[in-house]
Amino acid sequence: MTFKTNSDSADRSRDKPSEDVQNDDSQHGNGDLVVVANRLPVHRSCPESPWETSPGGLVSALMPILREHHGVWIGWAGSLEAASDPFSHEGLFNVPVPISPDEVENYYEGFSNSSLWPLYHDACQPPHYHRHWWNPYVKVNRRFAERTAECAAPNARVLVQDYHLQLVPGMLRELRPDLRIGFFLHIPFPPVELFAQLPWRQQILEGLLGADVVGFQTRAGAQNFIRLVNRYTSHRGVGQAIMVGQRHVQAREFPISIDFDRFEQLAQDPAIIDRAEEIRAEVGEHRTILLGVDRLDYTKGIDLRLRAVDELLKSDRHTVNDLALVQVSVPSRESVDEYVEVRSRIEELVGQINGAHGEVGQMPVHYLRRNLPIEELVANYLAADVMLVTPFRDGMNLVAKEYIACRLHDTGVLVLSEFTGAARELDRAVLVNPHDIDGMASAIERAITMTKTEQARRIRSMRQKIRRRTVFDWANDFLGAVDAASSFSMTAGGGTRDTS
Ligand code: GDG
Repeated sequence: MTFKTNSDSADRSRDKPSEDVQNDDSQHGNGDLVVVANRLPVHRSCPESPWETSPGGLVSALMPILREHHGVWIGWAGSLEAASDPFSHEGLFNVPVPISPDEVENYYEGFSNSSLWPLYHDACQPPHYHRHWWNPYVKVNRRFAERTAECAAPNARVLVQDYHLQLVPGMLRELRPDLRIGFFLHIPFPPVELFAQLPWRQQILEGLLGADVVGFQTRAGAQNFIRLVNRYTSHRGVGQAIMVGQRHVQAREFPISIDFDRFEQLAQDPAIIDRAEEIRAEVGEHRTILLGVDRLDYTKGIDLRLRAVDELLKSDRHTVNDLALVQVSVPSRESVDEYVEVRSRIEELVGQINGAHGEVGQMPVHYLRRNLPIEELVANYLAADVMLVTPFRDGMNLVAKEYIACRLHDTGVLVLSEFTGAARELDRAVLVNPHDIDGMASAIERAITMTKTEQARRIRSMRQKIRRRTVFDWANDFLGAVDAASSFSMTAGGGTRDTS
């Protein structure tokens, strides 16, 4: 048995009366707390289908807070013919921002995903810069800012998410100086030498400085930002604070995490435990199962990970009889050229490795290019002896944390790239340089041969850390910092807000 996909539940809920109703609060801008993100937290397969809440830690962390504060989520509905009127779904007001096909090509695929994404990930693919991408980026950011300015209540708190919307804080502050604005970057913020390449570096920095708090996954990201502000703007940053006119902007790290309890509960679900046993039996009880789970993205290092496994199979220590890699690759950004290329590179490698080392009925690499239902994903986490998380660069990496949260019996080993944000917290993982194929092969070997006592010591320590700081703590810390920073600015004389 495998777990069913989300479309099954969409079919079932089509029979129910629609929950989507126009809501006056969202239309008249009574939002006391507003989240602004490229995507809304809901999706539907076609305009006739009902909306469904999208899975993911960010959505589940922000939803309860948004509901409590009668909040509003502003974002793109994700398809060209999608809704444009505000609607309510499961107690949350959604305000769609329309994006045209040309803008999807230039703002989203172009500037966001072919300039910023590779540049911010250490330029592990050469970033492309085009003026005809920049103008749509400005235009779409302005549309998000204007929509937010219309919807936000007086003195509301606005949380802007990620690299697609870095100009929104600055634009929004001009439109609505009363707002308290936080910006959080989910991906790394690059060092000075790399960011300096960007022809629009100053505009991006000024855009971010419109926020009261600029949040990063790591301290290094925040430090890079402050160095860049000092180098390329007239503002001065000391420690975590930057003076922008009369305002104090705080730039610091807020490492994101997961809904620990949810993964712990899923890992205790008898149906999921049965499925994990089934996976183990299908792969072969006597074989060590290595697991990779990533969006199919060139930053995730899937190709060199495969080559490291190939090296192990070429050695006289391992054969297809004792080792298997399950690689789950979730399709992503398939209209961007570099993503098409990395997919063919990976699929060619899978073919080569299976061709060279496989036997009839027994393949070393089990390659699944699809999005698994969460239950199936967790069953894979439970079945895997060794989790391979080897990105060239990653803001945090939630897969690493989810694997650890699911290992209730303190068994298993995490092999983790030192270039992930997660490596700061998960320092008891076997840390690797993802560019070093031999080093990765040795690390996997070390993971395979690690004693149960050593595994337990490491997993226990990492589970404790993740349990202590979940995604709910992240959301509270970030919101708390926005409140604190904005009141600090007001007492310092920069207040333009109506505090009555
Ligand atoms: C960005 C940053 C940062 C994956 N496969 C399936 C599936 N997933 C879920 C995982 C996890 C999420 O997708 C992936 O999150 P990551 O953090 O690993 O990576 P990105 O997508 O690149 O996320 C990253 C993150 O934002 C948060 O700030 O950590 O650095 O790049 O939650 O579970 N979920 C299901 N089926 C799959 O097949 N259901």
